[in-house]
Amino acid sequence: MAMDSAHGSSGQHSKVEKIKEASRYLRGTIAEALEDGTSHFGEENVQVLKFHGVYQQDDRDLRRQLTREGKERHYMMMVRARIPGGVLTANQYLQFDRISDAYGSGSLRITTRQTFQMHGVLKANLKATIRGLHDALVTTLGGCGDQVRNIVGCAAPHEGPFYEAVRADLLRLVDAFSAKTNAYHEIWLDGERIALGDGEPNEEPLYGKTYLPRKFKLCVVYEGDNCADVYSNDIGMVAHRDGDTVAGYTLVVGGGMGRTASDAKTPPALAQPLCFVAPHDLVATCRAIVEVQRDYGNRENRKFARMKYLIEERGLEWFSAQVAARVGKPLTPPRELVWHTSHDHLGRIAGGDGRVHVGVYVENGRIRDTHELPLKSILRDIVAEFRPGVRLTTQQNLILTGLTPEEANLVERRLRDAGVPLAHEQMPVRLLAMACPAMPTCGLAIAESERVFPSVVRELERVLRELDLADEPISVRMTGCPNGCARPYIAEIGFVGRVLGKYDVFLGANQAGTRMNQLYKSQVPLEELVSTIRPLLRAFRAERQPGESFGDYCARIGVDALEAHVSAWV
Ligand code: SRM
Ligand code: SF4
Repeated sequence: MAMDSAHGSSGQHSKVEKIKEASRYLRGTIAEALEDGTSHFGEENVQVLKFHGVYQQDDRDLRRQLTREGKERHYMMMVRARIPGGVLTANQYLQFDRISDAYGSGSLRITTRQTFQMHGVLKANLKATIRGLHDALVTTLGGCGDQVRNIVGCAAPHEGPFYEAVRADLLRLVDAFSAKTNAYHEIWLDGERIALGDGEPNEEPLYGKTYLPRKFKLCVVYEGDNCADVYSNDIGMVAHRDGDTVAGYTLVVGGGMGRTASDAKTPPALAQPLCFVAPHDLVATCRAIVEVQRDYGNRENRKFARMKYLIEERGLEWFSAQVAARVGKPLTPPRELVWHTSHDHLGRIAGGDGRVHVGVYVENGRIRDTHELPLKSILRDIVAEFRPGVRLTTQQNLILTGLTPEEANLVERRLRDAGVPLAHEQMPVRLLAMACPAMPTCGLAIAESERVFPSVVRELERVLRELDLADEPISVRMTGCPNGCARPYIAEIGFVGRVLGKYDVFLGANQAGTRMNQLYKSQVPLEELVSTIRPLLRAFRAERQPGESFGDYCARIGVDALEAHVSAWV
């Protein structure tokens, strides 16, 4: 349904809407294109492929040279799996390891939504890649596209009936929101083709032919622990405990980090509390929310198609009434949310039955072998020998689960011997740091991120040590454009690429992830990022109140007033 909107509506459905509608439930002509011997897909299939977890990219490092030589771009695909809650078996982990070597660029990338991406897959190897993952019972359907994406949550391997019940609820959500089309099986797994004509079967009872207006993100956390940034999602669910059982969930709605630097009407937003639901009403209420967005979300201008714009435009009251009407009863007010931690679950974690889990810090989520650090090989050997469960976290790290204390000792020794420092040996600022991939794979990057971020973090560590602030858990995140893939607007320090080599600096978010930061300085050159922060850190050290975090300090002084305030500390 089209809506008249202050958000640039034209009355015409967007091009992508038309592509989805014509795609016959995500078939497009992908199967034919896989056989056509070319290196890349055409525009319509590119859009449909996203629903299958596949992004067409090209190596941006080579682009200019290839153009100069009159050659076509070096096309390659990024394949993103869907791993609910980030939970993998040892076998599944090892399959990712093998497939990324066989068909990808060799590296595995843990994303900020606790799944794996593989970059550099050639079109000719796409089918083998997806089939290989399927052999290990991993799907890529729903990795991307205008549907409910990978449902994420706290990765901590807590045990007991409460946690098991929350996990079961998460899996029920996955079931309810997974696309039902047979296209995935037909295209990648050579399933039987269903003849589609005028009387096409409705294969998507929830989504319909045009799916959702835009990507849609769900996240489940436990009350008190916001490690997964629940407020950055379209629907965030906070599980409340009642002894060993789940009392219910507080639902927050309308979060999203995407921003267009040139358009003030596209700010990032934190999700707002909507209601409290009993566990048995969780799926139905989430479904009602998804339906409201499906029916009223903007399908004309993709820039304003996320649910946050619908809520902004119509108001939370209107939105609640729509949801209540669909669930058939009034919504119960949300519970008050209190957060005690938002840090990732790294280092040793005690489990049941004398077992232990080991959370391993992975710089920017990138698992690969380099001359200095053969991380991929070490993790492969560890997983193959000890067969732990593997959990990917929303802060781009991983947890090896279910080890005996002796195995955990060996695992830690292996990691250390290979040059992988253990979590407690790293400075907190590094453990909290995140950067998005950006160059050379991301087609939307306007500045570097993951490739330059390690040196920024090391410089920051030097300054923190020098200022006697080495133990400060300051969160710092970088992205190569304003889209916000590493959630930089809820970091105490956010560096957001604006032009090649220059970044907007954002300050003043809190550690609980409930307050966004604000723009402090625009277009700061990469080499000056840390020197821009240094005087602020000096002032913070001198003026902080007991227990005050860096983000809270910046907010207390006022981000607008900070520059004048700290001029004496340069
Ligand atoms: Fe993202 C687009 C990478 C999490 C907001 N994101 C992209 C693309 C696919 C670029 C593209 O459209 O061509 C990037 C691929 C880069 C590459 O080469 O791998 C990309 N996003 C990532 C990942 C890999 C970043 C990371 O460091 O891990 C994350 C993959 C998550 C996953 O497993 O599904 C990733 N992206 C996020 C998040 C964080 C989150 O969800 O918690 C956000 C902000 C939250 C949100 O959705 O609002 C995010 N990505 C975007 C946007 C802006 C959306 C918007 O509402 O405006 C885009 C651009 C778009 O959709 O048009 C985008
Ligand atoms: Fe690409 Fe921008 Fe996302 Fe970084 S934030 S991965 S540059 S879209």
